[in-house]
Amino acid sequence: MKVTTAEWETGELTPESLLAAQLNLKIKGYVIIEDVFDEAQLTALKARFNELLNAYVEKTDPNRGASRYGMPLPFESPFASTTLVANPIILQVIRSILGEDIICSFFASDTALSGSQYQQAHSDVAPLFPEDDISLPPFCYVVNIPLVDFRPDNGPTEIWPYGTHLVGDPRVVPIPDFTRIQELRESALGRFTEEEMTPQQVITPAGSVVIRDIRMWHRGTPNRSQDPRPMMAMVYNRPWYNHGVVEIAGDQFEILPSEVKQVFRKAVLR
Ligand SMILES: O=C(O)CCC(=O)C(=O)O
Repeated sequence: MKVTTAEWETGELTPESLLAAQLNLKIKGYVIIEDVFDEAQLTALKARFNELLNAYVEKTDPNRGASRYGMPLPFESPFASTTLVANPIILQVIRSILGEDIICSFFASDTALSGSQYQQAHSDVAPLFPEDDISLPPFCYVVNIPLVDFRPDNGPTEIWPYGTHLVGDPRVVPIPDFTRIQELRESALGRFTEEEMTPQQVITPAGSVVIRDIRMWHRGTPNRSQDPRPMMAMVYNRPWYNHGVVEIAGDQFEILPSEVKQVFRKAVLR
């Protein structure tokens, strides 16, 4: 969806746009907001990201499948800008569903390097109440920020929208295990997701933001280009749920604007 200049200026979607975002999230499981970051901000993000990625790849084995890295990001410039971590429009959308009090509990990235292969379809979390086959209201959203254009050839994320986020039966929710990708792709559930359901590629330009229900099934796809396909990943949730821990330097936390402090108040200060 596109945000109007007036909405960016006021930092608030109109009731009609907000409803459109909510319908996308609740029914499809995701929404894409276009043109959130401009070229100058993207250039700064990409430059620092590439430095960190090169150093990380040098000393770390792929951890999300072959040629694929989940890399934590430091909570510092240029990543920790207010427009990025507490963007008024993104938070308005998320808060309108999860409630005013939300926490960011994950600050990291996913990169498919040249030569990466398919992951298995997976939800990022197991059902909250595995004793029951119960479909719960949303409690947690992932915010993905593509740092390059996502194209069919460079390993765009693939998603299974329209309902996989609402499946509560733990026997049929695929949980990731990136050490057994092929085995899980060949399991009954793996074959079902790939042969009987149609995934959708997330084709979207750098500078857009993908908000997705953390439960929606998705996977990384092969990067057949020569260049890395990096994406930032943040998680916002209701305050009683924690997806992880964000670490922030104590002196850095002190100078954050109050609206950022509020969302990161459960961060571990070091
Ligand atoms: O990088 C992607 O497109 C998706 C990666 C992913 O889902 C994961 O590693 O859990």
